[in-house]
Amino acid sequence: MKLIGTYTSPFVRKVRIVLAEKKIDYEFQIESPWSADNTIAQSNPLGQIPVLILDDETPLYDSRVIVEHLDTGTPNNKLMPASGRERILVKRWEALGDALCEASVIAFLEGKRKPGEKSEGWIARQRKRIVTTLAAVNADLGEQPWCTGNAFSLADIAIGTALDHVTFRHPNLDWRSDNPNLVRLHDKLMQRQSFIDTVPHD
Ligand SMILES: N[C@@H](CCC(=O)N[C@@H](CS)C(=O)NCC(=O)O)C(=O)O
Repeated sequence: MKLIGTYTSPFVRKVRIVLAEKKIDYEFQIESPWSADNTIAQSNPLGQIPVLILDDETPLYDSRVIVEHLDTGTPNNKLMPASGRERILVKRWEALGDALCEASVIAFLEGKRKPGEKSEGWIARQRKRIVTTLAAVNADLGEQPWCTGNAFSLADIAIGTALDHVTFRHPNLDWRSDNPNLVRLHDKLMQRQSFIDTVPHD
């Protein structure tokens, strides 16, 4: 099994954490969608990462499809409930985490554009989405040990990945001061080897 991605993409990191939690071996092929000579479109027509190449050469994307495949295809360390409302609620947390990552990536990329080309309003819109969504997630989490209750799940991986991407790309966005429940969750996640080994870096 081969994963195509980078050390910076939060969507790739979510997949890497799932692979680590489930103790699945894989080859990590570093390829950036922003490098001129990348070959990602040969396996994903969208030209986006992550792409997981299965042993029979079938490419899987996007990250939600990949993690669902990994979790349903293996019996150990289940990260999603098997069915029903509980499964949907984990996927809803994942959708929030992914949307936070999208806003964080968009605001970062927009911020890199030349003065005069970048839209401060567009950046502010993404940052506002991050702040309001994190406040809602903090309230939903409450005193619970994990996002969906007592068990660690894909929901925690998705939210933890988003928190670290915001910290990595927007160090001046102080999400910690107003969100003590998220701080507690994040501190716990950062004790897991899967999170420690995948901290984003350029
Ligand atoms: N919904 C996709 C999002 C993937 C995504 O946006 N990946 C970014 C890297 S963080 C990318 O490949 N961007 C290149 C592009 O959009 O051209 C997923 O969950 O996998």
